[in-house]
Amino acid sequence: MNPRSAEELLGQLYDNTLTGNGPVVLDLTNAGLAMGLDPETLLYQALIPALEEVGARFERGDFFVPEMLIAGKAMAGALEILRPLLAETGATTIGTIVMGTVKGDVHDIGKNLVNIMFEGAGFHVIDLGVQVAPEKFVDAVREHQADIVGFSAFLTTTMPMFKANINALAKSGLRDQVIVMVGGAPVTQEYADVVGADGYAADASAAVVKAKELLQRRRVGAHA
Ligand code: B1M
Repeated sequence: MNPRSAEELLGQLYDNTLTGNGPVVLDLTNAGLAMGLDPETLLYQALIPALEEVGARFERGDFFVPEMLIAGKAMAGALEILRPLLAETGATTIGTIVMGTVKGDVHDIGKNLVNIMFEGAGFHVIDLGVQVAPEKFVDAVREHQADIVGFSAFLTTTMPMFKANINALAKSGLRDQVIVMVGGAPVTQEYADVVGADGYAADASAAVVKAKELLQRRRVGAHA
């Protein structure tokens, strides 16, 4: 601890996230902000790379689920500190988004980060959490008259739920009324096209740009 420079702090934040040392990650996140580092720097230069390395070690068999879990928890704690700073926004709402991680999938750090960025951009976000069944998405889209519904999937085995969700929307007559966005670590533009999603984004910042673009296109189309 007691980093003397921003570089040293980012290195320590990376190391302690990697090893899942939650309390130290919280201290370093606060110390980084006090040092004048912006939240994006802490996220993209320490926290996210650390979780990428956790995934790589898991793949190599050097880390197991418990290590992945404590690293994820450490990252989630830091995200709670960064949330209000990333989501600083004006009062106006530009659209309503229903978001959730698909059925069978418990990963939520990436989804939560996307939600924070959506809120920061002025969207009203209804977060359905993880393991969300198709009918729950349908009910929420109907109840909140959502402009966009976002599905996150982080496992190749849960990505097919995108199609199941889209089918459920079609069956309930809502598919044409709502923009469908998909994302998550293994998802690609090609896969999004195959399942018939309207939009895909690789990360939280790109998700905001894409959501605004799709909404704008739909609103212009509706008035043409
Ligand atoms: Co798991 N896990 N995990 N895991 N886990 C991955 C995803 C994995 C890639 C690790 C690896 O092998 N390299 C791998 C999936 C492999 C695959 O399917 N191709 C994997 C596995 C295999 C598993 C289990 C099956 C392990 C097991 O039990 N044997 C199991 C599955 C449980 C289940 O869901 N049923 C499992 C469990 C877990 C934990 C619970 C221990 C924990 C999750 C904690 C939590 O989320 N609360 C965990 C973790 C932490 C990971 C890694 C290490 C980190 C994920 C993360 O938070 N990344 C992950 C490795 C990796 O991703 N490299 C891994 C940081 C986050 C900011 O990035 O999630 O990509 P990301 O989110 C991005 C984008 O995807 C995008 O924006 C986000 C922010 O920039 N995005 C969207 C996300 N949603 C979007 C929606 C959009 C648009 C963009 O529009 C709607």
